[in-house]
Amino acid sequence: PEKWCRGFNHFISQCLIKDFEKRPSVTHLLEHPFIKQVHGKDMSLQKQLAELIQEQQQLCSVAKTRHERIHTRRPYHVDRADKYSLDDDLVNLEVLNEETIIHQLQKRYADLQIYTYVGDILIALNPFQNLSIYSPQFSKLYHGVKRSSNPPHIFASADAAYQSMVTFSKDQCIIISGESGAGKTESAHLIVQHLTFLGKANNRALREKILQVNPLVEAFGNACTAINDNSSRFGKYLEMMFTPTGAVMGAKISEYLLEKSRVIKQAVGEKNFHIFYYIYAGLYHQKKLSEYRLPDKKPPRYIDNETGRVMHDIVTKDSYGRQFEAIQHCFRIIGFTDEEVYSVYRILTGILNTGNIEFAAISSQHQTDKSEVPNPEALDNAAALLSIGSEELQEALTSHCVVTRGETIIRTNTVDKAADVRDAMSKALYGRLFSWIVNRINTLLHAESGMNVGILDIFGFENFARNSFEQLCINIANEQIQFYFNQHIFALEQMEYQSEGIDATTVEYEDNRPLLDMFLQKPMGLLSLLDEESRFPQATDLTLVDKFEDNLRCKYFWRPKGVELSFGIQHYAGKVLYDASAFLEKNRDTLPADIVVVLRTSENKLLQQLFSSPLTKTGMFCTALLTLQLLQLPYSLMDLLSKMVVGQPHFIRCIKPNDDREALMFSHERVLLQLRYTGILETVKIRQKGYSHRILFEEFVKKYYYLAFKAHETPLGSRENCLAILEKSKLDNWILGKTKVFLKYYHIEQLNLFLREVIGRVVVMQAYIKGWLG
Ligand code: AOV
Ligand code: MG
Repeated sequence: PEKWCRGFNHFISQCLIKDFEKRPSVTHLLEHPFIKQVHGKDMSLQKQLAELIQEQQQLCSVAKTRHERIHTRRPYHVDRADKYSLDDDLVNLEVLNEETIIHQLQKRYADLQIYTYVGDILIALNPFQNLSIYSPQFSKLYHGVKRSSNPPHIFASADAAYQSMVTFSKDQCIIISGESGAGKTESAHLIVQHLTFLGKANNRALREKILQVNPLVEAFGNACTAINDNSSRFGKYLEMMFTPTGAVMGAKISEYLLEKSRVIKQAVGEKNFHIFYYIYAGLYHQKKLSEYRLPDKKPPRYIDNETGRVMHDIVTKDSYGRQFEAIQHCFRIIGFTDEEVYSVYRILTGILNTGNIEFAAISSQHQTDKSEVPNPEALDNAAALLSIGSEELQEALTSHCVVTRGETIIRTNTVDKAADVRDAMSKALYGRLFSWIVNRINTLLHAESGMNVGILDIFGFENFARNSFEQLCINIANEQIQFYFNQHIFALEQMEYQSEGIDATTVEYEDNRPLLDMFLQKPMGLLSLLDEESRFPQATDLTLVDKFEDNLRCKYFWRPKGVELSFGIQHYAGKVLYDASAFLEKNRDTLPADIVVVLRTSENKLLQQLFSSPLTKTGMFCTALLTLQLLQLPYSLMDLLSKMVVGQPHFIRCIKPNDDREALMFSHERVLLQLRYTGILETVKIRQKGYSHRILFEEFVKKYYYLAFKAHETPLGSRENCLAILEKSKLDNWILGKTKVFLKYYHIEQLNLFLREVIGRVVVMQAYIKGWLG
């Protein structure tokens, strides 16, 4: 019977599961030679079998419906290679308005078609479930083919950037935007995955290294927030370097504005950076907590936001522990030495122990502002892990030096002040450790020069119940990216039509420039005011908000009545109410010299190095804005125009279909809001009418002369020669301006494809002739 059962089950699954469409009836099945042979004439067995089959059929029908819902309706099939349809690009919509766009996206989302084009821009809806459309087969499918050969896909966008880089020998950047939880970081991973596939170097080790970069920096820079369990708490620009022929050579990351305050405190329901849980759980399971002087009954205060919960998760689930192993693996693959990794762990656990240091007031009649460490265990532990003297650390925490008129005096710290110094130390340690890891990765993956594709993935727009300084920084950065998008898609394009004497209809769009002016103008912008107020020792968060109110007189700023420390900003993506508590302190971000002095005495070489760089730092925003400019996200229009040499940017706009992180749920209202504030309707309009590629005559002829001239010829970069090439290519709808050829995004694809064919033919001919000549 056992054997029979196995055979039966196998048979059933063969008939029923494999063959969904033509499910055989029960009587039909009973006639099957296999069944007949097994059952003979035993009626009761036959009856049992019939019942079983019926049950199986029912189960299968349920399974089929589920399966269909999740898989089969998806049009992506590697072997069937579904063709592109007009629906794939919103530019093809005949009636164009918000309703038709949203209807289209909704219909596609229900079919799990999460990607849709708007010309050369990709819209990505978060599927909130794993789709099997990212395997190597898919990478192959999307390799070097016309966009219209396959349904829209993030690989196609990565491919377009890569092909542009190789064809025009120009750096490219991919800019991913969208609110928190919309899928930017996931998209960035997929792009790296596809680019590593495309840039196939013989060097397998290098590819492996590049693939570990994102997981490693995200363990240190991402955390669980109320919106996203893996939320990026820093901005990241990852450049992948390639040789002129397109083989991957190396990578480089720039980090931007890590949310350090998370190390010491997290909002209700949120967590610290992932790495702290990974290391605590990893050490717990490896029974190594005592080696790093960590308690095993109760996790350190910095990671014990929801009391009890963390310990429960760590003890019962092993996933954090496994993540720790994964991180160790990342470090190793990328090339960190064991000594370096050990130092990193000592610093991380040193931070956790630092968080446990507590202070008490020393009560004597005269000195109420003096504090001490009543229970030295945590202090000793922290000092031991950081390889510094415990007494020196205590001194630096509970007192500070003041230099007046060439004389240095020591003043004591109150309990609150000592706790602030402790937390400032933890933040500084973590922030500098993070930067060091990033720099070290850059050194290990360094490539001499070459071309690159950069991928920008920052923290998305946030609007929580309580929004603080960090949210303001994050939202301003998003404001800048929106401005950059607008400049590229609307302003610059329309200006170029004018200067080239081309008559193109203008498209109105929502310009967030006035808002950026309010933030960034000098000396009266919000950030300048903040930096100025931070320099006054007597200033308080309240005087800061008063200052804002007095100076920022525009419709984007308001101050609600009755709540002293709050102010509101009308961002491009919606209204946000900010709570200004601790704004000044967070912006000052000072670390007392006393702490630096102690940390510099550390016997841990890495730690010493972290604090040997210059200390002066004037307000967070100076650095923040500088970095943004380095990222080619300049602010002023003139700046922007002069820095336009970055090459063609590629935009990916991530959209969050619902706030419940549910698969297949499409909230009309939420999507509409995102479509509005990202200006999708206007983008579709301008992509319908506009020309996304504008190439100088000379460049165009140099690139494509093969299509109309002989290989040995060197035609001039003239208007006539451009015309000859375009006519030979039988394309229509292009325009010739005064100095440039204006092309639609699909022309470029077509031209590149022709070019590859022609070059391919030449190569074959040459080979043939060579063979013929012997
Ligand atoms: P974000 O980067 O845009 O938010 P993520 O990329 O972290 O958002 O995406 C949030 C979650 O959505 C992920 O953890 C996945 O569970 C899911 N998700 C997103 N894209 C996909 C996809 N293509 N396939 C499957 N699941 C996906 V923030 O960093 O918070 O702004 O600061
Ligand atoms: Mg992210």
